[in-house]
Amino acid sequence: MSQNNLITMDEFTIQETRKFKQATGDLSALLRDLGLAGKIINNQVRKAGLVDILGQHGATNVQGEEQMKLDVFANETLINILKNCTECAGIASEENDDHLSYEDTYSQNAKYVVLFDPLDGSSNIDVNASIGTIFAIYRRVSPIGTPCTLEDFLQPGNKQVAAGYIIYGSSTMMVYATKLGVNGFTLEPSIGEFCLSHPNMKCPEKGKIYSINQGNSVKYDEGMMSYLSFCMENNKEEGRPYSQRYIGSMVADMHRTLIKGGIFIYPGDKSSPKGKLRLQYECNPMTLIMEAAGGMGVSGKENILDIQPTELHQRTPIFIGSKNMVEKAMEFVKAPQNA
Ligand code: P6P
Repeated sequence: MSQNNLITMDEFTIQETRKFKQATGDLSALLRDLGLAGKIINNQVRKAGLVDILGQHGATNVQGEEQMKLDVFANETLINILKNCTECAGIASEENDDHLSYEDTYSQNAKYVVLFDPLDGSSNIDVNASIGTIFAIYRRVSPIGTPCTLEDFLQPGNKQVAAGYIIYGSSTMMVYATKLGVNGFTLEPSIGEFCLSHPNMKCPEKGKIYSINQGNSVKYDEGMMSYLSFCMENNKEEGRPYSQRYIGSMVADMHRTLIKGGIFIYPGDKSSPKGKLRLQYECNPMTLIMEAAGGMGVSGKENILDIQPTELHQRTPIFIGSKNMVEKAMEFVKAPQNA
């Protein structure tokens, strides 16, 4: 594409803003700043193999996981960029025990809060697999002009104003959803801009890929086991078994699912009934994106976006992807004997 055909993410978000007379441009500015954080993190990720940035940072995060130095860098980058951007009153991060309310007046007068997983899939850093940043944007419920509160970060996913991810893969992309739909932007390094590359993204209603860590299946219940058998049989729709793909990095597995169709599953099991993935900064943003693209995301009991959070770092089982594959999985998971 010649340079003069490129539409940068900033130009695109401004064009989108103009569709709403009452829009102030604050959300566009916030998305631009998240893109800036992504570019800064991208620079470090691309150097990870060269700079002595690999290896355990030593500290452990609230999940009890050893923090890779890149995790810490990504977290601090997002916190600082959002602190200086004037559209964000505060943040909550996978890497921090509690939410953080910015203390300056500009921030306290902001109307949005942001939750993020700064570097999801970080255990894949030293094997050079794709990793990513996931974010969710909410309008605060606490009064403008005051410090934001925990309630701002415990809103259900259906209250998200926007959500997205940045994937540090064979190329660096930023994908985000608003009520207008899902759009993908690829970083053009020669100009340092995210440029529109995947307009109006739609998740194929059908798919042929199931994505799950089958190593956990010894702990699955009867419904999950019957669904796995279905995936591995010559199922009627496809006339062949589904293909199994699992990268172990949610952003990478979800990006493939969004583009190619399929289903990504991290279910609950006998030892972890709520599964592993976090509701507020992994499952909710990915479900908003998937639903805006025509897919769906459920916990096995309810739509992910309808779950009322009670804790900042709570987990939920997730079945997400092509609508007809998620519905089929629910036939097994909800009532195995009727499948
Ligand atoms: P498992 C990465 O640690 C992560 O949080 C997600 O990115 C990924 O989908 C999942 O955990 C992988 O978990 O148990 O299969 O290694």
